[in-house]
Amino acid sequence: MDIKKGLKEAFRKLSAKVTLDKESIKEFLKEVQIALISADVPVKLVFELTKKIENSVFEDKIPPAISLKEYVLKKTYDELCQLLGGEKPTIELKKKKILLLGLYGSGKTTSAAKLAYFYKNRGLSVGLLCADIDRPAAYEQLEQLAKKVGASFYGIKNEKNLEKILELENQVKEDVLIIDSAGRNAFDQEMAEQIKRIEQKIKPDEKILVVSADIGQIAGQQAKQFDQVLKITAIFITKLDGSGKGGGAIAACHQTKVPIMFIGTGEKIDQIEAFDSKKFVGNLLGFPDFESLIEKIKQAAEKEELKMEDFESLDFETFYKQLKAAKNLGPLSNVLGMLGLSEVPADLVQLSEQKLKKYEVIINSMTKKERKNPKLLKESGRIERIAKGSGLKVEEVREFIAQFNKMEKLFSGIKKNRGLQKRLEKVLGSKKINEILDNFKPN
Ligand SMILES: Nc1nc2c(ncn2[C@@H]2O[C@H](COP(=O)(O)OP(=O)(O)OP(=O)(O)O)[C@@H](O)[C@H]2O)c(=O)[nH]1
Ligand SMILES: [Mg+2]
Repeated sequence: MDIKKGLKEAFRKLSAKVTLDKESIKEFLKEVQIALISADVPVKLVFELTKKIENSVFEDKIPPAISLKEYVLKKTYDELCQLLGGEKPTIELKKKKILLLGLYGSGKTTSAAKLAYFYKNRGLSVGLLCADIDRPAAYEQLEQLAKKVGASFYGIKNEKNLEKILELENQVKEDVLIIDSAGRNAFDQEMAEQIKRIEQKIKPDEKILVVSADIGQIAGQQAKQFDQVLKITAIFITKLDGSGKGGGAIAACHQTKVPIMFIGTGEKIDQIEAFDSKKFVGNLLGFPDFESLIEKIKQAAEKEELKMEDFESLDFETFYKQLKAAKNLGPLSNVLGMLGLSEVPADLVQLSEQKLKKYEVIINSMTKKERKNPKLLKESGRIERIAKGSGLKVEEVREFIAQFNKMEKLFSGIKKNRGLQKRLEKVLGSKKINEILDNFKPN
């Protein structure tokens, strides 16, 4: 399963839930686990992540201003950001020398051009230096890319003496110098020595390891090896566009504590991004940031046309309206679900079409006054009259009234619970709720 699809679906399912219980949270976390493991995130990290979420959801006090659902989603979002990169590293826009390192085909040369593009766009002049003495066409490749991106190019064609090439550094006048180095099949002694030689000669300000996302969690081991030899300063993860293992590569690299600074999202030179875990996670989940997720949940509720007026008073007419809406997983159940109200009676939310029709008939058999004032039904003879008028049994009318009373109890529950009111205010985006609930007169 693809990580994006898996996580998005898990978040979507949880957002749509009317009420949350332990089971549904566990089910959600299991889906998160599957999505992450399928993206090659190390299993140990996945279990640590879900354990942390579980502990805080089941054991911590949930702040009163937030619903359980919001809390679970927020906690998961935060932990995913922590797992997949953490804090966004700062990229300094100043004069500097950057050495790129990495194994064969990881994307060093392409990424050198992308970095040139990145810094040029931020007002710095850039030089590209070819220090790859092994790959026959390395010189031409970088030369062409330099031309394309509008950077100066430095190199000596067919020169095998690395020191001689590195002498070119003295001629560089640009603000940012990016040095492309030779790759290897695997990390070995020879490679370690070569990159050390470059490091000593150039003394780069930044040493960026280029790793490809398609190797998944192995990227972490590579980062560790390179870091042990010459303390890398940042990681550039390439090919995130085509790999289902990007999450694994990011999580494993983040473990090494070397910041992931850039990502490559395509073959073209403008397909570079400064890495931001929040943006990455938001993109996986299909919204730019957490606030917009909450906004989305709110909008979904609003779309179902929940109005503040619907809370103003509960009579048989508004009750029917709510039931109808609740049937389509509409406003009331949505809102109550968002508030983490687990006691929404399931039989209210899952009314059958048939029952709803029956209720409609009952309401139609009431007088206008009765519809607006449920208390009137306590007067003898009225229920019987309604039953007769609607062609239903007295018990059926009584059942309808019982449902109404359940809803009314829920409303007065809200009236008494200040924390809940606050949450409701937040969801509905109004301060008027107190006023409105005060107007609601229980039966
Ligand atoms: N889809 C995609 N392809 C990429 C990305 N970055 C690099 N590539 C491709 O990966 C291949 C290898 O890229 P190079 O830049 O030549 O890799 P290298 O590390 O310099 O390779 P050697 O010099 O042989 O070690 C090329 O076909 C690039 O177009 C990326 O972010 N996304
Ligand atoms: Mg190369």
